[in-house]
Amino acid sequence: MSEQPVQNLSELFEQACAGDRGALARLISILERGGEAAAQVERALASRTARGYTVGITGAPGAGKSTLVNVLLGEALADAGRIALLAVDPSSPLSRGALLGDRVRMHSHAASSDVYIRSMASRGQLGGLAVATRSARRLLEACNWPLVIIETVGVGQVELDVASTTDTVVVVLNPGWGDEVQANKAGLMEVADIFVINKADKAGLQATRRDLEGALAAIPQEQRPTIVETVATEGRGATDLWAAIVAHRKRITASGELSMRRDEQRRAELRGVMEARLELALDKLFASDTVSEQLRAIGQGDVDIVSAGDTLLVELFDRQMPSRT
Ligand SMILES: Nc1nc2c(ncn2[C@@H]2O[C@H](COP(=O)(O)OP(=O)(O)OP(=O)(O)O)[C@@H](O)[C@H]2O)c(=O)[nH]1
Ligand SMILES: [Mg+2]
Repeated sequence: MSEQPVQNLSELFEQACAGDRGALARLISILERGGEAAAQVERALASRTARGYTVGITGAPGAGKSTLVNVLLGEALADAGRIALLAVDPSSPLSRGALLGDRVRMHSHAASSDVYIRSMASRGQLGGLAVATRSARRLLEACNWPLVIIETVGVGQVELDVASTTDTVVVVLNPGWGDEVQANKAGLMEVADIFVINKADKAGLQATRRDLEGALAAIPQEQRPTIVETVATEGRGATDLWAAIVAHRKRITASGELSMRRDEQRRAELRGVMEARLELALDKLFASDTVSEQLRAIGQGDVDIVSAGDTLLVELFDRQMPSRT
């Protein structure tokens, strides 16, 4: 590829890990842009990775995730020491960056040197949660941020991505559930380690709790997600939520489930990286004459579409896959 390598990468790392937010922000931007520079950062990260712990907070738009994270930071800081927050909106094109920026500024902890907050727009990459988010998490852990919280708007597939990226998954619901949530109930049951019913000051709390308990009844007691009620705007329930996160972490660490999850995370991440590269290679191939020729042949009835696909796949792997060197 034609991009320039990152100059003084190790210096940038040293600065980022020594607490220089500008350097950290630059590295994350490099990861967001992808390509050769991001690959260079990844190579440097490989030997540095020291694992921290990652908590995912997901839920429908407006469920109160950001408000909740804000009060959670207040609870968790004393235990964790330092907390990094990645606010990801998988549905947002870059143009919503300004909005995300506003959300970040809304955090009352944004000025603390023990808190790092970064919003990331995923640019519609494959698999909702951007490849870059996973890389950013690795970078933060390598720079000794012991707790990374990833806030993401959860719709459909995104929950599964959150599960394959984080160690404890918190799903935020509201009294009354939404139709959107109801439709995706099975998916939520599968990934949630902790359910939060936020906006517990609103009508319908008890019905939602009963509904949720009913849906969870089939799960063996010791694995059943905890349900926490919160009123994020008043800070109510934040202590309980942090306690539930700590308890979940303890349980999966002791049982060995955590290391299994991390194996799964690596597997999902590797696949994500490969899918992203394949997608790029396909884009390149589809912009080429080779595809136009095959399309013409299909149109004229000279070749069937499946055989044309096979021919193009051979072409893709033999010649089109971008080599990094
Ligand atoms: N009544 C009530 N309102 C709340 C509560 N928590 C959050 N809100 C309000 O709900 C609205 C959305 O809150 P956010 O924290 O921005 O929700 P979010 O899930 O981060 O939203 P997106 O990031 O846009 O998906 C805001 O107006 C909050 O003040 C709560 O416990 N009770
Ligand atoms: Mg939010």
